[in-house]
Amino acid sequence: MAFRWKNTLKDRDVTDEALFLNRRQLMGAAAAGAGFAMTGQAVAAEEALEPTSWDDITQYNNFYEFGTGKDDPVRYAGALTTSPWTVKIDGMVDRPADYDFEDIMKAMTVEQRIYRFRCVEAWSMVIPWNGFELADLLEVAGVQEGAKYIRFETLYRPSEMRGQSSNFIDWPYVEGLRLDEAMHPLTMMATGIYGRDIPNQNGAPMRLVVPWKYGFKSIKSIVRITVTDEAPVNTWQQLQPSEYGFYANVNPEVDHPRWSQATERVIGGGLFSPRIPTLMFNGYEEEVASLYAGMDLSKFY
Ligand SMILES: Nc1nc2c(c(=O)[nH]1)N[C@H]1C(S)=C(S)[C@@H](COP(=O)(O)O)O[C@H]1N2
Ligand SMILES: [Mo]
Repeated sequence: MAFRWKNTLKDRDVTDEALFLNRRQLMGAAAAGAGFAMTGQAVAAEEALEPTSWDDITQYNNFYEFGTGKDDPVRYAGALTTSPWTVKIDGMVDRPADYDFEDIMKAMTVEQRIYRFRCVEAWSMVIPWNGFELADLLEVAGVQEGAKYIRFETLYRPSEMRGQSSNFIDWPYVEGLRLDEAMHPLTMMATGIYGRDIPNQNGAPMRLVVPWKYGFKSIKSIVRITVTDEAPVNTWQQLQPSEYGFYANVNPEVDHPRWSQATERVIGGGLFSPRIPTLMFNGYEEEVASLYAGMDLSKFY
C-alpha cells in the first residue's frame, strides 16, 4: 500500500516556507522522474495541499491549558518548560518506563508529512509536520497481547499552564485511540512543524496527530501513554457526551448537534476565508475506512 501522504524528506534543516515549498516541488519532480507509482488522483490531492503559513499554524490555536481564546496559547505557552521532559509509558507493555524525550528522539526516525487538519469547530489547515509513527514508539515499549486501547495524558502543571487554574475541565486533558488506530501508519507523534521544533503552543515537545479525526483527538504535550484493555474516556466526551464521542472521525454527513460539518473554513485563506467541502475521514478514506467497516458512524461519532 502506497502512503501518498508520507513525505520522504528526512532532513530537519528546512527553516523557511519558501525553501520548504521549493523542496517539495523538487521532490515531486524527482519522484515523477523516478517513475513512482502515483495515481492521477494522488497527484491531484497532493497538489491541492497548499500548506498553511507558519504564522497561522502557530498563532491560531486550541490549547485550553493556556486559556480558551485562539491567541491565548501563543501568548502564554512560552511559560512552559519542555526540557527536561519525561514520557511515562505504562500499562500492558513489556518495558514500562519513564522515557526521556531526548532518548525517544534518538531512537525514532523523524520525517516530514503534510497532513490536513480539521477542527470539530469547522475550520481547517494543512500542516507540514515533522515526527515519527506512533507505532514505532509503541514497539519500543512492547505492546502485550490483549491490549485494545491507548490512553494519552497531557502534562498537569498549573504553575506554568495558566488555564489549568480554571477547572471546567477535569485536568489532565486525556485522549484515547483504539489499538488499531494507534498502530495505523498515518498516526504520528509530531515533534516539529516546517522543520523547526514544534512550538509550545502547538504541543511541545511531542503531540499526537491523527489526521482523519477531529483536532481534539490530537492531544498535545504528552507525558503519559498507557496501553490498556479498557476504553479511555476522553476529555471532550466527558465534558459533553452528546456532542463529542470517542471516535471523532471527520465526517461531513454527521453534523455536530449545533452546526453542520459539511464544509470548513480554511484558515489563512485570505480576506474572504473560503469554505470548502469537508471530506470523508478528512480525505484519508482510502487509507482508514476499513478500520470502521460495518460500524454505524452516526452512532459511533
Ligand atoms: N492538551 C490539549 N491538547 C489539545 C487541545 C487542548 O486544549 N489541550 N486542543 C485540541 C484541539 S480542540 C485542537 S483543534 C488541536 C489544535 O491544535 P493546533 O493548535 O496545533 O492547531 O489540539 C487539540 N489538542
Ligand atoms: Mo478542535
